[in-house]
Amino acid sequence: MIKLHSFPGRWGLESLSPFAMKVEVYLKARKLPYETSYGNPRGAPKQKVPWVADADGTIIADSSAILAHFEKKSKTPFDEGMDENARARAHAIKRLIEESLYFVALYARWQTDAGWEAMKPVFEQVPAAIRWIIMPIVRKSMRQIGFAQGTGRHTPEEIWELGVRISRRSRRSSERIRSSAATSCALSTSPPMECSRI
Ligand SMILES: N[C@@H](CCC(=O)N[C@@H](CS)C(=O)NCC(=O)O)C(=O)O
Repeated sequence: MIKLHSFPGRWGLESLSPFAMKVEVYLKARKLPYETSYGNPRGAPKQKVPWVADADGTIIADSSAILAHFEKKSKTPFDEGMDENARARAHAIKRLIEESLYFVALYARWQTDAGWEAMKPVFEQVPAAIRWIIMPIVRKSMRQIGFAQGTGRHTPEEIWELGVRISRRSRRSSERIRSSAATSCALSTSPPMECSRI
């Protein structure tokens, strides 16, 4: 069985990691049986989650590489029914979300007081004796990641504006891709499997 190395979920989400959540939602949508394992990403092949061990033992790290691995094994592409134009736009939106919006969320979770209050209960799984040492270390390292990437250097107002702008644009573009896919599904005499998901 596929083993997905991830972070546990919260607030009804599959995982606290959006990248791990992406992989888990994909495995569910593909109906591929899997089990999850939670651990310190320091021991991961790329020191980040997600990573998977496929049923044959193949190890793949990075959410996009994982999806590409399973897509290669599948007979029907997940984005079947989308033309090249829609695929290119979907790829650009994915990159915008993963390379930019992610860091707005990182800031919101780890740098704001409200975000930090929401994150604190996540540490309840850490043994009490070391919890109070671990918590500020993790928070500091998340701040450093945001600062190194650049988003963490902006003012809170600039970061919110960036987040709102990306969210609105990506939602509008996704709706356009979805409606053009829906049109080609409606016109198709033999709609691909993808059409059932639209
Ligand atoms: N490009 C990677 C990004 C993975 C990533 O940033 N994972 C975060 C969790 S959302 C992580 O493991 N962070 C731990 C760390 O940086 O120490 C992917 O798509 O899988």
